[in-house]
Amino acid sequence: MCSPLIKKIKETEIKAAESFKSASSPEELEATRITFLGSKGLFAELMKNLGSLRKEERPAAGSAANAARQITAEAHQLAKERLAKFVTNRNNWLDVTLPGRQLRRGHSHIISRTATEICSIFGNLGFSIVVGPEVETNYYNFEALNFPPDHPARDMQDTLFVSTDLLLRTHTSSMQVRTMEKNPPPVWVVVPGKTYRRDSDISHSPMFHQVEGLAVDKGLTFSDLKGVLTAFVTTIFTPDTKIRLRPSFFPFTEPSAEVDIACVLCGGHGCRLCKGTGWLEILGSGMVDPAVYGFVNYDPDQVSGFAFGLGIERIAMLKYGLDNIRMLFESDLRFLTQF
Ligand code: 2U9
Repeated sequence: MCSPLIKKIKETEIKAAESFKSASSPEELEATRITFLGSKGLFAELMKNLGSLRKEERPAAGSAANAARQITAEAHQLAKERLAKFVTNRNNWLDVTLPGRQLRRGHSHIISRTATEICSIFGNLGFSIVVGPEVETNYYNFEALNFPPDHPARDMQDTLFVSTDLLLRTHTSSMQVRTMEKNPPPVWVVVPGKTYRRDSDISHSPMFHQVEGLAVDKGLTFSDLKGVLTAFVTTIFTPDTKIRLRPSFFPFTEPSAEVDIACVLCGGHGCRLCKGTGWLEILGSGMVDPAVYGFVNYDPDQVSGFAFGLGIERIAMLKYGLDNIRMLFESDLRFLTQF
């Protein structure tokens, strides 16, 4: 039967061995050494207790304590050597001889690329680029663009309102009104940017991007409109792209026309993409309604103008053969890195 002190010595030895084994930094190792082997440590305490034993018990307990302290000192030495290696590695963690990791270069999103391409085509045709707020007033988004008070687009089912008078712009045309308000004619501007409508299906998203253009100058006619749009379409698609203008209606243009291009898939014979018609609608356009000039103090007897608007997603989908608008918003690198 061993004495309670010898039992305590054995337990301390085991605890010390575990602590040295698990020490994970030089700082922790030193703290462990002080706890067990320090001048006021656990072994020093045990040694002191030897004096309180009966004389015949002392030799056995003394040699047990010496042996345990010796084993603990060895455990400390082993841990010290192990951690010395760790510190060397920690201080030399940068191995300059290893081959570098290749950095993947990013690139513009396909929407940004298409927007830049569209704006640069119009830039080369003499248009300036302006941008404006995405939260607009009723006045600039609808009223000054000649939308009648009961127009369906003004309904909350179609437009995302922020308050009674503020809304998320449904087109970038509001910025053209602001531009005319601040600048006398001539004005040649295109406005790229985000627009918002309550609309969502395979080819529509509640947030989408537009470029809308406006030219107001002396003597502009429908021929100028057709010339500019033909130049745009034959540059963004292919030089032989055929266009067709169809009568349409917008509150802010009169007359108005939808512009179609011969189907990019079947060349005009009729297929699934063009629903058998041979044509694809790509943008809306028209001569600026003189009523709009009344809001910005332009004299319709002195100037005339044309305007157009297109959805960037629509152009990108046709140009790159995409059949679902969501692919443009999902950030799937397997898709995005193809462009
Ligand atoms: C002012 C006056 C007129 C801009 C125009 C369109 C026709 C048009 C749509 C095309 C697809 C928007 O993204 S879309 O749904 N746009 O059809 N936009 S004319 O007319 C203006 C602009 C500013 C002062």
